[in-house]
Amino acid sequence: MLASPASSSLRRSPLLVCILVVLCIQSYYLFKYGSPGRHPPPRYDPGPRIATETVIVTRTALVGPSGTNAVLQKNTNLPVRGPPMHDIVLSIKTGATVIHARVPIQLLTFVPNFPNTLVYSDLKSKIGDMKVADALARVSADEAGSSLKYWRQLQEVQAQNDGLSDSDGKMGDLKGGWSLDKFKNVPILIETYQKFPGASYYLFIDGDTSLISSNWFPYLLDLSRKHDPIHSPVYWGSLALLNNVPFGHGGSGYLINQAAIRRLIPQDKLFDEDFLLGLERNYTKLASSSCCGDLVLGQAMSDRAGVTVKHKWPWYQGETWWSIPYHESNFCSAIGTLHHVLAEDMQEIWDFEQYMLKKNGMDKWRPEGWTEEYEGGFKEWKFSEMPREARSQDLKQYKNILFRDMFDYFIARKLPRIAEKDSDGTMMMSARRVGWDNRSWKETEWNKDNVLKEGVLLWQKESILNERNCRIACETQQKDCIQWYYRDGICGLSPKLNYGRRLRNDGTYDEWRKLGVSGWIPERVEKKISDWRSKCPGTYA
Ligand SMILES: *[C@@H]1O[C@H](CO)[C@@H](O)[C@H](O)[C@H]1NC(C)=O
Ligand SMILES: CC(=O)N[C@H]1CO[C@H](CO)[C@@H](O)[C@@H]1O
Repeated sequence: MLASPASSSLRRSPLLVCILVVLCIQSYYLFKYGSPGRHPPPRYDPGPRIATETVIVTRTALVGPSGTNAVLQKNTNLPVRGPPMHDIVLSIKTGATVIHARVPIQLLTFVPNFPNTLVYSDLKSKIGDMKVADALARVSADEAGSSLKYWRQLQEVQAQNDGLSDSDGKMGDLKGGWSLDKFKNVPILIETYQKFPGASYYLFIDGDTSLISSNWFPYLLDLSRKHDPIHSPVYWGSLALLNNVPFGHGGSGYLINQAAIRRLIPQDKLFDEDFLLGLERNYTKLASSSCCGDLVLGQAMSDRAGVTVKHKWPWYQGETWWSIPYHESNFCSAIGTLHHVLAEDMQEIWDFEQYMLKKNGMDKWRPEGWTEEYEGGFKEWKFSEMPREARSQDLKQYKNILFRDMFDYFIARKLPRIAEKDSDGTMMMSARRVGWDNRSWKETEWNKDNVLKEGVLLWQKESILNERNCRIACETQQKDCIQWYYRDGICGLSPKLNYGRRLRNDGTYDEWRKLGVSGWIPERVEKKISDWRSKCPGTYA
């Protein structure tokens, strides 16, 4: 008679009855609308999708100087997310010693826009709920040779510590793990394809690559109209060449479509372990005598698939906002990827993307033919089977995020603008920053060796003697020189705009000077920027 104490107290307490009835009604509704798997498809709401500032705390006294409210605001700053892209698989390659510094911020920013993402390292692990696979698990030890000793060391340390750090939180010698990297690319491609054999696209990036994720949907839509992803092979990236092998640079990311991947691994061989082992062995062998995995993959693509990489710079980009040389050749182009992105910059780039989406009014953009079913992934959008409306859509209406925007957002206001006086009191054309590297040397570098070559002019020889000469070389000898860099016998001169970065945070003025001095000629910079800007579509300034 288990029920009797309850029923007797029920009779005694009408309040308890009341509460029970309310609970019953509530759980009915919870069951009907709230239980997982029973969701009605969310309605596709073309209205605002970002939760508008829901102000929970109205008394301004509660808003502290830090800018946060005293009460935790949940869901008030949901990021703007573009249409989910199930039909492109994002495959991230990283290493066990750097994964924690890089991948979490990727997962917190752009990765959710790519619901099919895989993370590969050289050790099995997890980040949050994301499983991290060991790309080397299928590498043939006899072909890889002695490089795998680092891999075994990783496994051992992991087995003892449940992690790689020592008691100081450092990883020490394990950094040698970089030599494992070149073995990963082909195995990663094989597994990525096995996991998602039906996707139209596969995008391979590194742990220090960022994406301007919202630019990708219109990009793939356009690409799919020009190259049917099932029949016309695409292997696109930023072309690199080594020993005459062309390949897509890994950090800049490379895109391979279904047609191209099938030429490397025919559909009927997808689970043929003998075939896959043969493929892996052949390219592990090649990797052991090669520098880099992206090169090995390029070789595999040209040997076996007959597809060579197409150079699609600057969409696939090897630099980040401060290391990119801005120039006429990229200023008005859309950004696809960024590389060498510091973890803190990854956040900045995501904030930049969010800002631009709203500024451009693209925050609610969906392709034509998009329906509510696609919204939460109840139906997955296939670039290979797009609705007719999308095929004929005018994509010129879409406002991509451009290098110009990145310049305006990050650099325009920070660039030194006021020409200074030299130590002897004469006016310079340049504005300077000490302890700063604006990477002018990447364009033209005069140094002790190359000034000895035949035909080098006097001003070029003298430019390496001191900062003043280098500056004057830029100001007076080359009309299109807009920035320079000087350090101890090195003079860099550049017609492109590069912001660069501080070389060291601590130190005195004199110490910084020794590290390097960067100068820009504000008058010329302004003129050039406005020339480049005038060529951008829809330019207003
Ligand atoms: C691997 O190399 C061998 C020898 O060159 C070749 O016969 C075989 O077809 C290759 N296999 C694959 C899958 O690349
Ligand atoms: C941090 C950085 O990029 N430093 C560069 C400064 O300039 C020298 C001169 O050529 C380069 O070698 C360094 O890599």
